[in-house]
Amino acid sequence: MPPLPPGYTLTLSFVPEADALLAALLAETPWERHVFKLYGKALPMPRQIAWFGERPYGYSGLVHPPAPWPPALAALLPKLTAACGQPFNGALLNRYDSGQDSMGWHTDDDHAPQALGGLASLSLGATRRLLVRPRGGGPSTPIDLPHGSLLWMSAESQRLTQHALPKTARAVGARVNVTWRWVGEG
Ligand SMILES: O=C(O)CCC(=O)C(=O)O
Repeated sequence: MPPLPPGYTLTLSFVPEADALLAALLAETPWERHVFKLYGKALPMPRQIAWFGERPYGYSGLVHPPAPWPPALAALLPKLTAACGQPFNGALLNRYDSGQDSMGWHTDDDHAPQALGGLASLSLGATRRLLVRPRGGGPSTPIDLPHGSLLWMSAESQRLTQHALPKTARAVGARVNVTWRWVGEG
């Protein structure tokens, strides 16, 4: 793997109890698959999502209401805050059931101008490859995200770069990603 882009830090095995956390999130999260309309055609989002946190969160044209933390995520907050040096009051969950589930190029302040600070991205399940490129295009840097790893993305990295999780033809199992954020008052 090439060196990580500036502002990105990967910690392997951040969560030792990753198997149990993945099983709990898959089974107990109220997953939603949104459907968008483009030129009259219904386009299902190629992944499922859920939002937990103290404040509402605007994402992909929808506002997700505040929702109480599941105990397994609440238990991680002190460790995350200590590791990243900032508090978090919300988390967006993305569920990719197969290699055909994906996320297109974006920066996190595209979706959510009310989000402040950096993002802590916890990966559970199948290893998938994140691509990072300069905002507006350019060569991309791959970052493989294994089960239990934490990728820190600084606030500055979101101003300078975009990221995407492309589809893969490999036979991969389910993956859940949790991006922890600090959401201001809007
Ligand atoms: O699933 C991933 O690793 C990417 C998640 C992501 O880009 C996001 O939540 O903004």
